[in-house]
Amino acid sequence: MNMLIKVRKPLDLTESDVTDQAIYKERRKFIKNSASLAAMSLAPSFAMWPAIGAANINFENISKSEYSTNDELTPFDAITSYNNFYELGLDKGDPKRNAHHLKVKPWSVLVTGECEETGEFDLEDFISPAKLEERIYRLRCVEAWSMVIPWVGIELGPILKKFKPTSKAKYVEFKTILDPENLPGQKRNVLDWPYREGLRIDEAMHPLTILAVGLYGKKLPNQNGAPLRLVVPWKYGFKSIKSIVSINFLEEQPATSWNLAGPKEYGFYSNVNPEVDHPRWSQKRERRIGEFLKRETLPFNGYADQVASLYTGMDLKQNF
Ligand SMILES: Nc1nc2c(c(=O)[nH]1)N[C@H]1C(S)=C(S)[C@@H](COP(=O)(O)O)O[C@H]1N2
Ligand SMILES: [Mo]
Repeated sequence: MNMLIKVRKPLDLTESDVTDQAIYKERRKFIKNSASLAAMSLAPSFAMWPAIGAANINFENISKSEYSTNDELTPFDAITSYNNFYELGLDKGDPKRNAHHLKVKPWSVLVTGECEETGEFDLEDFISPAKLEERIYRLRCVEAWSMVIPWVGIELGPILKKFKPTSKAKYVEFKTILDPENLPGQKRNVLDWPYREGLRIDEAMHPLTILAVGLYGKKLPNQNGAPLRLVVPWKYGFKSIKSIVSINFLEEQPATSWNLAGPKEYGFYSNVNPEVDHPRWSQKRERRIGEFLKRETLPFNGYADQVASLYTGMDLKQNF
């Protein structure tokens, strides 16, 4: 599946083969402009979670998964040094450089909203007794680059069920840690902090949706969203929210950070879709990190067989 033979023909290079750098600069320029008016407002100077015990997750006996792709893995160094994690800075190299500013111990997850078992859970309790799996997934950023990442994680669905969502739980909202004292990016209002994301409950329950706690067989590096991040492989990368501290079951569709920043550019669904261009660039092709020429972007990032049925009857140009 999706095995493309690499053909390197540098002489055939077109302008669009080499413009993806320009794209992420554009994305940043946009947020700078739209955020500048709000830039004077004060961010709260406290962290919103109390300290609970330290997490210790067992990384031995990680099982393989049928859901993994055979695509060639992106090297560890690229996955951990070319990042989007605006809390740790806007440039691709900033999250690694600033990784130590993210304090991951202790860590807990607050579960609220339309479920019977609300509460605050230490990370280890939150994911136990689940067994870790390796999931090799493609990650396709809205900026038109992609990677293949061997995540270590667990399916989100069985975890959510432990909290006994009520019949009113139609959506799940996730929030990233809010810690402007320590996180350099949160000292500036480039996004409305904390970073937040959401899924429809059936998307959250889909077996492809995981919570990752590691990659390449080891604990998640901070720059990749330690200690716990979402991975939704058929959606643009920004849906895969990092460093999660809260999960909220909701009846109504939650507001999401990128949708708030640019509602015409970043939809709630944000399924990877080569037929729906970003208003300022094409989504038809992508640059796989490490490769020179662009490759075709696949509907639902190549996971259409598994997930297209979630959207039966929906107009995906309208619900982008
Ligand atoms: N909290 C938070 N989560 C985030 C982001 C962010 O800036 N902050 N960036 C998103 C974007 S745009 C992408 S492409 C992926 C990148 O994940 P990676 O750095 O592990 O490849 O994380 C997503 N999750
Ligand atoms: Mo992204």
